[in-house]
Amino acid sequence: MLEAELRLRFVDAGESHGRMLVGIIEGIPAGLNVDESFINRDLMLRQSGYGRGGRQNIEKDRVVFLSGLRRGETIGSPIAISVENRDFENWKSVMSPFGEGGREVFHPRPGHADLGGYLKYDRSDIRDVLERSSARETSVRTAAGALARLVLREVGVSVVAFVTAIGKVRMNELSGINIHELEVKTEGSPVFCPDELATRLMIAEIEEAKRARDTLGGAVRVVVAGVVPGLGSYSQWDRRLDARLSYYLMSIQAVKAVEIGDGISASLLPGSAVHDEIYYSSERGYFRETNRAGGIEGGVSNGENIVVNIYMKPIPTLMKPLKSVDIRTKKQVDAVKERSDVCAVPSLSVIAKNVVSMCILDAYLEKFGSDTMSELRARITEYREYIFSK
Ligand code: EPS
Repeated sequence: MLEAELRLRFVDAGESHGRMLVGIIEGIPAGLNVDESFINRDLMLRQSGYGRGGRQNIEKDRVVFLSGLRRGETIGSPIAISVENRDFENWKSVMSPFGEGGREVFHPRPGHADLGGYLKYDRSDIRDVLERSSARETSVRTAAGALARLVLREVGVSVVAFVTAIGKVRMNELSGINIHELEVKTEGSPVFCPDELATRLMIAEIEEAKRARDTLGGAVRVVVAGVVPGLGSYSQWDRRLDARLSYYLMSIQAVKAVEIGDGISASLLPGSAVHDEIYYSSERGYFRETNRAGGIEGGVSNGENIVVNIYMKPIPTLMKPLKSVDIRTKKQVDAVKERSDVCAVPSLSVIAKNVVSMCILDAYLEKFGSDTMSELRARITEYREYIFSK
């Protein structure tokens, strides 16, 4: 947990082939009408990106609310949710808490938590590690984040995410497109990329990797529109909004880099070509013509769209395995081949959208309080009036 006081807390539990995943979300204001279909839609999208493996034919993820709601409304209590693992039926004796075990793994995969977890927790079977380090966990995190996104939607904040690269295929930047059009184009693409030509090339790239029994990484962009200026703070290192976003996003399995705005290309340019000049008009208040900063300056939101680029490494489970060592004999072997996905970058876009929503909602609750939706709405309206009059 960060040192800064967080207003939204989330923890989860569950193994990939265990009975279910469960999550507890604390800090969602009372008085939110919860639309289950909004959450289930994200769960369906997370499962459906092109490049996923056989497991997704078994699962049909749906959120179940266990506590914290009455009459479909939040009541200020912690919210407990679950997502069932249908595959548990096939793994009962292996994965039940008091089952027999079996289906052991002894050949750790390079790039996975396998070896580190085996050493750290003094296990004799790597299955004890991979079941929890699996990205299956992102299912319940996506559900929790959808709840955060529902609160944000109520206060006029939209969050969208799309795939910008898979392997070596990168999309062309789209200009003059609003956030709604972006969402429609993204969801119309099997790889969740709003660029049609890039979509075709990305699918071909995934097919080629599959033929080569290899895997692919890529990149995703998350855009948050409608945020107030003044979220986060420069006053202490762990209160900076960009630092907090990075923390949330780097916690997603296989994410290896986070870039705010044009962070990488900005490092190559002089300051005069990077910083967003400041303008003022009586209709718009303070505004910028460019947004290279990605909506955050000095660790504080500046009211422009928050833009974050996230980079994912290729999945470590390869059908053409890399070299490894048998943990019993210490002999050179091939790493374990488990059923897996070829590319999970489209899924990452759905997960990242909701993980960013949790972080942004936390910053809203920190600034405006978290007891009730009506207080939250009223305080944001009052703050917007203040900002405009400043
Ligand atoms: C994963 C391996 C695959 C993925 C899984 C993550 O599952 P399995 O081991 O059952 O073949 O499909 O992702 C999910 C199940 C999911 O819902 O995201 C891994 O090793 O991390």
